[in-house]
Amino acid sequence: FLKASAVASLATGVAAIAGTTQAADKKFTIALIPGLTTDAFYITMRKGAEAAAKAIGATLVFQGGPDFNPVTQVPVLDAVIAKKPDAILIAPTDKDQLVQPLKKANDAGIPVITVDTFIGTGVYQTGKGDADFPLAYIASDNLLGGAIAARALAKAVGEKGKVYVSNVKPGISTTDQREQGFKEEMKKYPNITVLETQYNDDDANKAASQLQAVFARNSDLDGVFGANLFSALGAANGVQQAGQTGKIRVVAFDAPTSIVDNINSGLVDLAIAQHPAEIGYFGVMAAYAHLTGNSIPTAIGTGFTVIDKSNVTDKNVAKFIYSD
Ligand code: T6T
Repeated sequence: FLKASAVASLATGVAAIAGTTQAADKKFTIALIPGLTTDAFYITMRKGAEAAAKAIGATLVFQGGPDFNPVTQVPVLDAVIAKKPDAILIAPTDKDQLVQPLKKANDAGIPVITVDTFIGTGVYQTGKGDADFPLAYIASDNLLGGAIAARALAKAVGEKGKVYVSNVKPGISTTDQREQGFKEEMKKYPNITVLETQYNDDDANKAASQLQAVFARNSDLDGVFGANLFSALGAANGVQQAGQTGKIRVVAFDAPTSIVDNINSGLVDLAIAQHPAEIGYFGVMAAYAHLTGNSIPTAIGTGFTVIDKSNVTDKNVAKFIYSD
């Protein structure tokens, strides 16, 4: 005969097992809030997230704002919190402005994981500061990405001359780090002058006009680093409109479908493709691991594929071109 205490602990054990099974069987709802909905980068991230959700039988809710801006993202976040999903994956559109709005999710018991961009310093679960509460940060190494861009542009311009960074706006973790990594690396090229950064507010048309304005002030402009999809696309268009294809060299971050033609025509020297599908996939899997009682890493780094004329037709490279 078992003692009463042994029976009780057995019962607890059985209940725990039943509980685990129940958790594993539960159909979770995971929300993915992108920086904006109409960006090939986030459309591709969504695909990866959908693939993971399918694998674990979860429902993925994809909801975001029309532009890369906290003013439009925060109301979307509030609406998502009100629906009480099991977890929120989000690309915060500002390092500081999303801290308090995301704290509301955390306070409501909804686990938060940031994808692509981070809040605060991006170092989470430290027990320090007011922005360490997200469970994980899943993204490219953007400092490294900026350094890769600098080396590529330096090579393209023959390690001398004038270049500048076409960027979105200060306060976005990804594009800030790309610019930082770019400028640090450019210090190794004393004959290259990095002109003042031009901020385009994620508007490719503005980036194109800025290219022409910088060129009008600097007829000896040699190159430009487009620090994200719209910055690069716009800067490249500006180069083309100025009739400077191949003369003003372009290094692009991100790889929308149009990049293939731009590389083939020589308008863009090189594109640094991120792996957004990987970010989405591992974001959902990290949320699932947490929701089923497993611990998860506080940071997951995803890779890059550097695309240029020499490899753009290679299938293993072309698969990293973003979805439309
Ligand atoms: O470059 C990506 C993303 O990593 C960044 O945070 C914002 O811009 C993109 O979405 C491209 O438009």
